[in-house]
Amino acid sequence: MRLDQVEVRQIRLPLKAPFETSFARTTTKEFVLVSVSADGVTGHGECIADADPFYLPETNATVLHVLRDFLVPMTFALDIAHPRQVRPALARVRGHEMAKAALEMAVWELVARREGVPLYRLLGGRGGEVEAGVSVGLKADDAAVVAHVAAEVEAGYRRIKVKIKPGRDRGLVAAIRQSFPRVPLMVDANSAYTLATAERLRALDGFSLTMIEQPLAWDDLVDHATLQRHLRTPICLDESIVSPESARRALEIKACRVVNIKVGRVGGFTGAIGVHDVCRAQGVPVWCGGMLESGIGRLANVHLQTLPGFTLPGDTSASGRVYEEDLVDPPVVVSPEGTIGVPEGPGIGHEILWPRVERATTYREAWRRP
Ligand code: OSB
Ligand code: MG
Repeated sequence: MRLDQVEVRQIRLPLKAPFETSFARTTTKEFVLVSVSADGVTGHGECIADADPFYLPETNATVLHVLRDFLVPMTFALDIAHPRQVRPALARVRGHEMAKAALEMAVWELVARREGVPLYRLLGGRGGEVEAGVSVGLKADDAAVVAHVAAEVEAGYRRIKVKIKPGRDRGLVAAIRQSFPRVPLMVDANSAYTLATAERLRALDGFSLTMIEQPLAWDDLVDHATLQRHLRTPICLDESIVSPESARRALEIKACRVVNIKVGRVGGFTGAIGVHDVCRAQGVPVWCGGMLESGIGRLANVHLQTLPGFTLPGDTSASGRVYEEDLVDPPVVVSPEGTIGVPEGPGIGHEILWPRVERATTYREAWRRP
């Protein structure tokens, strides 16, 4: 199979409410949607890059540049028998995992549609349902976070994650534990601490957290290994894991005991399966992260987390928590029991609402195979 056309769109979707982390406060989601076509069938991949480089170095602008000038021409040159061939074909480009992932995910989705099977089947997963967890952002004060946590527990989520930063950590967790002594709870620092300030995190050891996510620098493994030796709570890495190789290194030096997999952070589904396999072989649990995706990326995450190593609830929540109007029909919903049904239709399995995509598109560009 040769690709005939690749189209990119920049999409702008207002969030229902601002989402605040230790590194940014987001009010609008701006992302690149990649669509690839072959023989009249089209597949789609949602990019996780943001307008700014505050989570990881890529931005929507670098994604468009690297796709246009490198990744798309390299992919047009391929005769694709299976989507797993795309990752090695793009390996000459160093980094730019988010750009690679959006293109590679679109190829997987295209092939699933061509074969008339749900994405999970092609990925090696299973049908049924997945367990939903939720990520709660920083708010004006601890009481506001506790109120949000209460609403999410009430909605049935199987695990709650809250964002922390220095000064908004111990008191916040204590307040949540006072109301919810037993709810599966974890925290995410998004690299807001250093070894020097990590003493504050030892104060969290008494709260039975399931894990502390990415406390130290986005590109670090060694300091995380040092910190893990002094913490009882498992460390989970997010930003620092960008490939199966970095996962192997992290486990080798015991930098973490859990791994968050985001397809867009590890260069695509093949990279995600690789990280999953490295962790599974060592008995290290993984879960699927999120980047406030629209339904398109959200459903891709649902399919991925049907692989057997995803033994913990992830950050895939209902689209209606984040967006007034999703780009897919039906939207992603969470049952009162805290589960999401895995779609059985071809590809991501829900219909894309093109008039809505059209209205949210701020820029588009397309290339045809030369
Ligand atoms: O670190 O997991 C993160 C959102 C944006 C950037 C980074 C992260 C997040 C989330 C949100 O935690 C997860 C979601 O609801 O999609
Ligand atoms: Mg995170």
